[in-house]
Amino acid sequence: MRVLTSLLALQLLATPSFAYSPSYAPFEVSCPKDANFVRDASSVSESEAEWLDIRHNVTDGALAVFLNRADFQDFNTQDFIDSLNRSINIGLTFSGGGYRAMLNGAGQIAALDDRTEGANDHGLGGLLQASTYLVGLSGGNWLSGTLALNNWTSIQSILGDDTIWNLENSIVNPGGDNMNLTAARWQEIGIALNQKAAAGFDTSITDIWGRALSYQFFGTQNNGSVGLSFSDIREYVSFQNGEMPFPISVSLGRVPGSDLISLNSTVFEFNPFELGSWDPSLYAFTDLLYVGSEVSNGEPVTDICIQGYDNGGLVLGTSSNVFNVIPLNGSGIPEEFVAALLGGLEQDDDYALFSPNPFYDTDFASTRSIVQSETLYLFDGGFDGQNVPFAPLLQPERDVDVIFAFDNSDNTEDAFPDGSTLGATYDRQFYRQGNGTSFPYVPSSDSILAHGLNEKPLFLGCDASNLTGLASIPPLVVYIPNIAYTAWSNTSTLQLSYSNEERDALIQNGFEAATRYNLTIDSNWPTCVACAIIRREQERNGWEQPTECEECFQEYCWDGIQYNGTEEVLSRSLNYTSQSNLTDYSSTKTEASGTATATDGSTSSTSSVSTNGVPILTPSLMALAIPFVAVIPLLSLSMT
Ligand SMILES: *[C@@H]1O[C@H](CO)[C@@H](O)[C@H](O)[C@H]1NC(C)=O
Ligand SMILES: *[C@@H]1O[C@H](CO)[C@@H](O)[C@H](O)[C@H]1NC(C)=O
Ligand SMILES: *[C@@H]1O[C@H](CO)[C@@H](O)[C@H](O)[C@H]1NC(C)=O
Ligand SMILES: *[C@@H]1O[C@H](CO)[C@@H](O)[C@H](O)[C@H]1NC(C)=O
Ligand SMILES: *[C@@H]1O[C@H](CO)[C@@H](O)[C@H](O)[C@H]1NC(C)=O
Ligand SMILES: *[C@@H]1O[C@H](CO)[C@@H](O)[C@H](O)[C@H]1NC(C)=O
Ligand SMILES: *[C@@H]1O[C@H](CO)[C@@H](O)[C@H](O)[C@H]1NC(C)=O
Ligand SMILES: *[C@@H]1O[C@H](CO)[C@@H](O)[C@H](O)[C@H]1NC(C)=O
Ligand SMILES: *[C@@H]1O[C@H](CO)[C@@H](O)[C@H](O)[C@H]1NC(C)=O
Ligand SMILES: *[C@@H]1O[C@H](CO)[C@@H](O)[C@H](O)[C@H]1NC(C)=O
Ligand SMILES: *[C@@H]1O[C@H](CO)[C@@H](O)[C@H](O)[C@H]1NC(C)=O
Ligand SMILES: CC(=O)N[C@H]1CO[C@H](CO)[C@@H](O)[C@@H]1O
Repeated sequence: MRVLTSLLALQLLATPSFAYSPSYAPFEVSCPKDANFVRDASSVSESEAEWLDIRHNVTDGALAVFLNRADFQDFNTQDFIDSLNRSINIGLTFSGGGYRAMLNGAGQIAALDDRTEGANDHGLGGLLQASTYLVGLSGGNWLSGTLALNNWTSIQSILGDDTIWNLENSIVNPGGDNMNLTAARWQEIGIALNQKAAAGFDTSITDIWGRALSYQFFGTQNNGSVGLSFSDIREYVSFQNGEMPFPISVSLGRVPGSDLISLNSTVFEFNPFELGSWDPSLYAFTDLLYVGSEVSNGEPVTDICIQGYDNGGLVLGTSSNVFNVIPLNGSGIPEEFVAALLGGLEQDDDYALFSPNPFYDTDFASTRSIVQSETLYLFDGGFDGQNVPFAPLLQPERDVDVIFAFDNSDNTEDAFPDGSTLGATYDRQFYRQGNGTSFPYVPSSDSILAHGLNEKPLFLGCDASNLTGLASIPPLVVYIPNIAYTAWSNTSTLQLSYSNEERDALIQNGFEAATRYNLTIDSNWPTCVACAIIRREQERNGWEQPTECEECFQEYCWDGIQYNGTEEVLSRSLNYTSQSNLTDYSSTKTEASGTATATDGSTSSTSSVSTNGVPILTPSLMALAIPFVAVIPLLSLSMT
């Protein structure tokens, strides 16, 4: 029998003017009249469409400012903007890769943000303000989720704030030397889980993980913003005024008891209005606010509905629950709390449970497995090999012109990206799950490594005329990989603690990776970015390409040449020394492996000094006093 808590006490936060749940437990509300929460995926939601009108009003203005920086000689950007009968849609997407992806991504997004010092002068300031969509997965989703759920804060503000992204102590041992604080934290988390369970809802390890993350991302006040929901974003004035791009969090459907995750897995998205999938295996969206209500074919089965199930930490945890495989036993968490936390949970309950399934018995799917299950099982978004989440931006209904894809994956031996995520998304368009989406031709990861294509940004799908063999003309893709300039930004996915210095160094390096080293390698970079943004619209209207853009395309577009089987493919990602003044990574790595020790769950990174006196950081090998031996084989399957 389901026992539900009632919404007796509504607590008002100091600043927000909306009701904020005081508890982790989902709560009862009356169902809206004649409610049906589910719709098919043949369009964007009405709410999204209405919101886009507001956002476009902002992006149109911001885009004009950004394009004016390009200062084209024979192309009038104002005429261009004025003659458009639609708004240009720019999508940003950030890969998984734990804190490495979050921090590199933070620097990359800061480089696009006109609120960042220096971004307008030696970066791409204003591009973020001109963007319509912001997609993240796993670590990239921690980034986008932290910004959105903190009322569209900026990286600059986070760095000046002691309470968000304080990673000096690892998530499992938040008190560091203060074991009392660690114990109190886990006790609080235990209370939260018990509240949800007492209200009659199943919990999984992802609930624990999401709660723990919340203290790092939303601050420690209100028990780590225990009642903050993803759908609360709707209530933020910053969202309502269209000041932020549309935040989307990606995860995967998973069949329980199965390790089978492939390109045919269902890609889910959470956005402020909805949860659902464009894939034919579901082809439906549901109102996120009412997830947790008992429904059949979208209709509530009683008059009582549920809200507060879509907890912000749970959504971010769902996208990143690969970390669930970290064993809690022996992790430094006091024994009694491990027992209390796990309760009846099995350690291999490592997916996120959404139960009851909001899609139970819906009609739109081409296959039945998801809609027949009473529970919806979701898993880390990167496990299908698409570690940069493109899917929400490839839907023709969203009509995206250009995608800026930030890849902080750890594919190579030394944990840099090799672009294999591009190949995965390219392949998926030809499966049934692709369902009319398209993605430009891509170089293989061997080509990327052999031809050094991950040493600078890469444009894909530069000529629409070359893409007519695909289902439709895809957006132009600007691929921006993690590149080391002033910090060894290839830290381990398993590194769970960062000193503030190391954190800030990764963020600075991310800024540099997105800006061609603060425009010192190519002062023309903002112009080239402008060329990529206007490309599809310019092609559609048959306008001449600005002459400046021809040069840019020569420099950044993929030439279409694949690896021919005879050239050298480096297992290391980059020829660092040709790019930066960091000393060779392999030498620092050897040095580091002898000295890094993990004792207390705090950081174990070692630092050394490069030849030019700039301190450089070497990745800590194991930041945790956790027996990882059993974990590593599983993690190495994915790049998340
Ligand atoms: C969020 O930020 C906006 C400014 O962008 C501010 O007006 C508002 O009060 C803040 N809080 C909420 C809950 O929207
Ligand atoms: C918040 O934490 C305190 C202990 O630190 C606990 O007494 C309280 O019940 C918690 N509240 C919620 C809503 O989790
Ligand atoms: C568009 O923005 C302008 C100010 O930049 C504002 O005056 C106007 O009301 C906005 N229109 C809509 C539909 O939001
Ligand atoms: C928008 O402009 C294009 C060409 O500039 C034209 O083909 C299209 O019909 C226009 N659409 C609308 C809705 O006016
Ligand atoms: C690049 O610009 C960022 C942001 O202004 C700044 O923090 C960083 O120090 C710059 N890097 C170098 C090498 O000057
Ligand atoms: C931790 O709690 C114990 C028992 O309540 C107390 O004696 C001790 O002083 C506390 N330690 C710290 C560092 O607060
Ligand atoms: C996905 O499904 C298609 C059938 O639509 C099948 O041909 C293909 O092998 C599957 N791919 C994977 C990676 O399982
Ligand atoms: C685009 O098409 C032209 C002509 O068909 C061809 O020469 C060129 O190599 C193609 N470019 C790419 C990047 O595939
Ligand atoms: C492969 O490419 C390399 C570099 O472009 C070239 O030197 C080599 O001759 C090519 N080999 C074949 C078999 O085409
Ligand atoms: C790295 O780059 C330097 C300078 O551009 C070049 O001399 C060297 O051969 C490159 N090394 C490798 C392994 O590609
Ligand atoms: C590396 O250092 C040299 C000499 O100090 C400097 O001229 C060059 O610009 C630096 N390269 C980069 C990518 O910072
Ligand atoms: C373009 C395309 O193929 N769309 C299909 C996507 O999947 C749904 C559900 O199976 C179909 O109804 C669409 O026709």
